[in-house]
Amino acid sequence: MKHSHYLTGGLFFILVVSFAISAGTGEVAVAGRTPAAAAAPTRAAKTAAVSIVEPPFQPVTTWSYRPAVLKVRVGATVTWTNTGAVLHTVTATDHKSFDSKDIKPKTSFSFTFKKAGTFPYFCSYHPWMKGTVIVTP
Ligand SMILES: [Cu+2]
Repeated sequence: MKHSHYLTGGLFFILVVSFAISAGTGEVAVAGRTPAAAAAPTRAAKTAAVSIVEPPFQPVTTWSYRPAVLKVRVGATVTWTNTGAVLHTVTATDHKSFDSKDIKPKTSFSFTFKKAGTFPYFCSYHPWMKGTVIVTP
């Protein structure tokens, strides 16, 4: 009896761990993509798209750029489209590389990356909204 209880406990532990792993994977998928996954389809492309999203019935803290991390080649043009209902911006963290200013709902901003590097950016209205464009030679 004691032995079978031990087995049950072990099985429960495995279930909890596997649930935690699958929940973690799901969270990454909802948040956008992992940097590695985002790189694959866009690496050779000359254009790439990022959606600015406001998930319905969620706190504003869930508003984000999808994918949050994008990898492109030098010369690629990235277009951000505001799919939400309020103004957003795409503002380089260095305040120099690029700044969309206001992107109205249902409109877009494009920028062509002519230099290699890592370009973090944020939304000037909602600073928790953060993204990164990784530009490779
Ligand atoms: Cu915003």
